[in-house]
Amino acid sequence: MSAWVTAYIGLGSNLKSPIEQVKTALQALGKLPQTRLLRQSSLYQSAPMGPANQADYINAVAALETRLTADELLSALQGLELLHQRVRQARWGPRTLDLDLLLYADQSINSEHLVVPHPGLGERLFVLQPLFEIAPALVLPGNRAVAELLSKCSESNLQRLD
Ligand code: A4P
Ligand code: MG
Repeated sequence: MSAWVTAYIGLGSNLKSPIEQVKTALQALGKLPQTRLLRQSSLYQSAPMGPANQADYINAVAALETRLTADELLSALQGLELLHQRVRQARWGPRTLDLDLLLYADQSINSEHLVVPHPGLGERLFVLQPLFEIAPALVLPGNRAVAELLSKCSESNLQRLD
C-alpha cells in the first residue's frame, strides 16, 4: 500500500453558472477513491487568460491527501472532467471544467501526459492566490516559495468571492 501524500488541484470553470460547477467539483474531489479533501480555497473570479471572447473564469485550489499515484490521480481528474463536460455539453455548450494537477508531494514529473508542477503555476495569479490562501508556507520543487512567486506576479486581474 502506498503512503499518503499531499497534492494540490487547480479548478477552473467559465460556464454560465461556474460557481456551482466548481463547488460540485470540490465535493467530488473529496470522494475520489483513496483520497481526502484537506483544504479548499475561496472561489476567485478573473477575466480569461487567452482568448477574450469567453466568459470570466471561476477558479479555486484544493489540497488533497491521497494514496493514488500521480498517474492515477490524473486519470481520476480527467474522469471528473468528462463527467462535468457531459452534463454541461447538453446544457451550456462545450466549455469545460478544468482540473489541473498543480503539485504532487514534492515531486517533479515530466512524462508525455503529465508535467508537475503544472507549467503555468508560477505565473498565474488565479492559481497562486488561492494556493497561497490555503498553503502560505508552501515551497515548490526547485526551492520556489509560493509567497515569493505571488509577490513577483505582475497580474492584478483577480477578485475573491465571498
Ligand atoms: N497534462 C500535463 N500535465 C498536466 C497536469 N499537471 N494536470 C496534460 C493536468 N493535465 C496535465 O489538458 C491537456 C493535457 O494536459 C491533458 O491531456 C493532460 O495529459 P486539458 O485540461 O485537457 O486541456 P486544457 O485545459 O484545454 O489545456 P491547458 O493547457 O491545461 O489549459 P490551461 O492552461 O488549464 O488553461 N483564464 C482564467 N482566468 N482562469 C483559468 O482557469 N484556464 C484556461 C485553460 C485558459 N484561461 C483561463 C483559465
Ligand atoms: Mg487543464
